[in-house]
Amino acid sequence: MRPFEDSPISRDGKVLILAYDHGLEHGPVDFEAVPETMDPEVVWDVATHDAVSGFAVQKGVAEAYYPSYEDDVNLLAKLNGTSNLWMGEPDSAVNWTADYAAELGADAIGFTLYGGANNEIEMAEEFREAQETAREHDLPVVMWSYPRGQGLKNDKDPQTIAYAARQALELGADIAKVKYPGSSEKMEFAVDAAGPTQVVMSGGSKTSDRDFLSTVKGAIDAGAVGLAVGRNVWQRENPAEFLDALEAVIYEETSVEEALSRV
Ligand code: FBP
Repeated sequence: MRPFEDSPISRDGKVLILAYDHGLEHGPVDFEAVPETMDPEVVWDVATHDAVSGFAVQKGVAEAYYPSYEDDVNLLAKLNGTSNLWMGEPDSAVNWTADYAAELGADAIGFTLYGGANNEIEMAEEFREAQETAREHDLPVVMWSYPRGQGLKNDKDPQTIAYAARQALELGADIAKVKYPGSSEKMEFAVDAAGPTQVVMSGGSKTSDRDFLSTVKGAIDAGAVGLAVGRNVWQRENPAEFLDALEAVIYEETSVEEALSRV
C-alpha cells in the first residue's frame, strides 16, 4: 500500500479537496448564489488552482470532463451519493465501482458512511468492497464520515465527531472527512481518535471569509491535514483568491490575518 503522503492528492502531507457533487446531493439550489457554477466546466477550471490537491465529483461529471482536465486536476472519485429528493432513512447509492474509477484514471476514491443510520450495516459492507478494491489499485480512500439518522440528536457533538473519525480508522480509510465540532480542542480529540488515519475538515454552508478561514485554522492547529470544501469556495465570486487564502492557512500555516490579505 502506498502511503497517503506519496499519493497525488497529498501536497507535502496536506490536502485540499474541492468537492462538486452538490448537483446530486443538494440539487440546483446550490448553484443559485453563483449561477455560472451550474456549468461543471466553470468549477473544473477552479479545480486547476495549485491549492486543490483533489477534485471530488460523481461518475457522470468525471466521465464528461476528466478527459479534458487529466493533466491539471487530480480526480477523487466519489463513489456513492444520493439526491435530496430521497426522503427515506439516510443512505447513499453506490454509483460506480473503484475498478471503474481506476479505469477512468482516478487518483483516489471517496465514500460516504452514515454511521448511526438504519442502513449503516449495508453502507459499511459496501465500503468494505470499495476499500479493498481501492487497495488493489493503490488508491487512497477518503471516508465522508457523517453520523446521521434517527437516533442522532447533534451531529456536531465532539464525541460523535471523534467516533466518526475513529470509524474511518477502524474500517480502513486513509482520510476521514468529518464536520468541525466547534473548537480546535474538540477537533484535536477527533484527530487523536483517528490515529494514523488523517483527518480533514468538512466545509459546510457558506460563511464569511474570516469565519471560514478561522475554522480551517482551528482544524489545522488541531492536527487535521486539511480541508474538503465545496460551497465555501465556488459559491464565492472570487474562488481563485479565496483558494489563495486557503493555500496560505493549510500549506503555509499562516495566520488568518495573513491569509485574509490574499483575498
Ligand atoms: P461543502 O463544503 O459544500 O459542505 O461540500 C462538502 C460535501 O461533503 C460535499 O461533498 C457534499 O455534497 C456535501 O458536503 C454534503 O453535505 P450534507 O450531506 O451535509 O448536506
